[in-house]
Amino acid sequence: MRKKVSIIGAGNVGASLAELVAMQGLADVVISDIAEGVPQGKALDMSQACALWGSSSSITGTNGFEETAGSDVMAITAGLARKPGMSRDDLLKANAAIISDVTSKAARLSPDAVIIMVTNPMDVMAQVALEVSGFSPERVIGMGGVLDSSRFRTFVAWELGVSIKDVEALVMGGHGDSMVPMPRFTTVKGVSINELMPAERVKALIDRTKNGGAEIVAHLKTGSAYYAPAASTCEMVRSVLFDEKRLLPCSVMLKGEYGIEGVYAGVPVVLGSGGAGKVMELELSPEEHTLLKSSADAVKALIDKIRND
Ligand code: NAI
Ligand code: 2OP
Repeated sequence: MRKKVSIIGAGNVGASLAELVAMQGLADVVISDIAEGVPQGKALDMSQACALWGSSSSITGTNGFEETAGSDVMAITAGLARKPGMSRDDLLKANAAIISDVTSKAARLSPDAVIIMVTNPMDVMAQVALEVSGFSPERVIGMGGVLDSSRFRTFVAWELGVSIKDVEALVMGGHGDSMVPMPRFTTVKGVSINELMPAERVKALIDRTKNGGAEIVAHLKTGSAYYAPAASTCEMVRSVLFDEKRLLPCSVMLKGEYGIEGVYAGVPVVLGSGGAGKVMELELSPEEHTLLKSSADAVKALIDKIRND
């Protein structure tokens, strides 16, 4: 049977993700958005591109949810994007209401799907989706760490003048200002970047990674990044659809791993058809652990803000 990926939110990230999934023929795609005509127009355009891509994917655009029924994966990108001067956290309340609404409608129709949350503040929205969907935590995962790690990889490759193919990077924690790039686990052909560049350059690359989203917003002025976010989400979609069991940094509900409990935060996790599998528990230094813990605390503070208002 053909796989089905539904994308809720047909804006920049959602439409780019639809394009990547369809172009590679990974699955049939449904894009749903509140904006009348937008998902329909984009779906029709992409359907015509399938002839040129050599793809057999079908692409459907809708303003509703019925067409999403029976999805294997639902990527949620609906909501408001950051504007210049706006933090991800400013989006909190507006997006929580949107995510609550769209997730409850979509989850009812695809009870066996894996949800990949993209909308910001992502870790918080994943927790909202978990609560309204009634899904098991393994099947509600957030995308942030793959993107942040790809940004870190890019800056390391540029700094050292090596191919990005030879750079691995790890960014843990929440996808926000408190994210935790991990230089000890960021390597070129297995050698930590701490061995390959002076400490002040490592720090500069960490800072640039943490500021990676805002740097793009400052250029674009009217929206935020979407090419790398869509590619990052697609990597997760692929791992779920084909049970690849990739070890990817994803936001998951922690149940005591790293001494953190009851909150979403980014950790390396095995991603397969059932969603998030085993969390890899790295041996962190006390300093790394403190940073991770305070990043999870920052996510928890936002959850509390939603609950208490
Ligand atoms: P965008 O503004 O291009 O698209 C958002 C889409 O959501 C729009 O088409 C809008 O009509 C739709 N929408 C709004 N309310 C809706 C509703 N109730 N039902 C269905 N659709 C609705 O924004 P973009 O650039 O695609 O970003 C989407 C979200 O993803 C933002 O919250 C952004 O901050 C977040 N993001 C997260 C990243 C991550 O690493 N987790 C990376 C990049 C973006
Ligand atoms: C990013 O990191 C806006 O979260 C988005 O680009």
